[in-house]
Amino acid sequence: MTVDTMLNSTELMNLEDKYGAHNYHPLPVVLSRGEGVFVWDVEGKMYYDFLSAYSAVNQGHCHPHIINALKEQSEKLTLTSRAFYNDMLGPYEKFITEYFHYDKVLPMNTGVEAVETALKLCRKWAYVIKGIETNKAKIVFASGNFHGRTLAVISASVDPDSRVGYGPYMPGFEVVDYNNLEALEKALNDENIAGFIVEPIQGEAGVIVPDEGYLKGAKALCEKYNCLFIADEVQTGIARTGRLLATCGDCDCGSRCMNTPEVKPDILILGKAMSGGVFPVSAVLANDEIMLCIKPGEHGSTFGGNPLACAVAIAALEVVEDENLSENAEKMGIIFRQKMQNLVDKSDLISLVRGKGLLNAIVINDVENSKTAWNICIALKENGLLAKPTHGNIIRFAPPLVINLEQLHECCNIIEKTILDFEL
Ligand code: IF1
Repeated sequence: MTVDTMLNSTELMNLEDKYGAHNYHPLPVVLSRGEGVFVWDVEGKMYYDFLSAYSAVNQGHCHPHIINALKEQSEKLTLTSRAFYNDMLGPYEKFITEYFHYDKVLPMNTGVEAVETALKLCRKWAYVIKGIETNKAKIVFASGNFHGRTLAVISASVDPDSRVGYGPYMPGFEVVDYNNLEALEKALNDENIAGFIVEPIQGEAGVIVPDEGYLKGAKALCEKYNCLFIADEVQTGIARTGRLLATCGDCDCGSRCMNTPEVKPDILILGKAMSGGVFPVSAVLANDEIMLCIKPGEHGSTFGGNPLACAVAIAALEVVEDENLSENAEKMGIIFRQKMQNLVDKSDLISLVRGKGLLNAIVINDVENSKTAWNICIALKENGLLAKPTHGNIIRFAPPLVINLEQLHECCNIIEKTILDFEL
């Protein structure tokens, strides 16, 4: 069967409406091509992509180095399962564990699979190493968290859209206020706590940046109470926040550095831009004491660690290093927030800008009407820039990290024009 490629945007949106589950409410634009910071709709209109598929396309759409790796491997060997060895997994595991400085990696596919893997690993460590009584292990989450859509992780969500209607929920999860070390210490001071999982910046909650010292303090509390500090860097990782990892803190080397990161997670969770948006690749990294708690046959995945994913992920991480994406994200992010702050000062419509690197958001003033952010995004689309509101009246701005200064200035002009022309 050939797909009729001459359908227009409306016809294509109607197909999705008629034949697809209605689990999303996309912006009314139908994309057919992507290159670098640009995407094109089926009518040929070009846009700046300021969402980057929720930070999965950090390296830019269809990066040639990654695409070539995909093409080459796809003609050799794509999937063996882990029932056998293959010639790509070992080299990939060596590459990524040296890149992020951990003893071992457990390869998965989607971000939430990696989160689930990390939670299972944390519980295993609690029983095998910490000695918590069987089935008594508890894991602490931060309020406002987003870790994916499985029944386990939505059990810790406080977002009704993610959680309501899916009970009964996973036991053994506790939720404490984000960015509150006193509340965290209170929760961790319990012999049955196995770990604390946290996003270094809460993306879905609206790009919430915690106070300086929060992550360091949280890690210190985990050490004090002998539980694991688990960082979900699915969205903040891979250079998005101006560092290779958001938990790198002040170390700005941007790649395989020998420095000890400011806050080294006991378990690191990566996804999204691990593949530059070319293929589902995620990973859990930890040192031997933790990682070896899972024995053969105790966890797995059909596609986890497949040769194609390995080839693509190596290429995607090479791009991050070779094109200094962390450094570019840092520099462009500073300029972007300065420009947006000037706009905050000029416009009554937006109250603030916040973020790190090229993970930023503006907060719309009009709290009464949650459609305002959506309508602004529609206007941005008309002006050639794609962004999407996150909760309520917050618009996230996250372009590919390959954006250059000229393109950034043009995008800031588009955002400024759209905001200043916008009629409530
Ligand atoms: C959707 C949000 C972003 C994530 C963090 C794990 C995962 C995600 C910090 C799971 C995924 C995606 C999921 C997608 C939209 C997007 C999203 F708006 F939902 F919250 F980015 F902020 N940890 N985030 O952000 O990774 O299983 O999706 O590969 O579900 O609508 P995944």
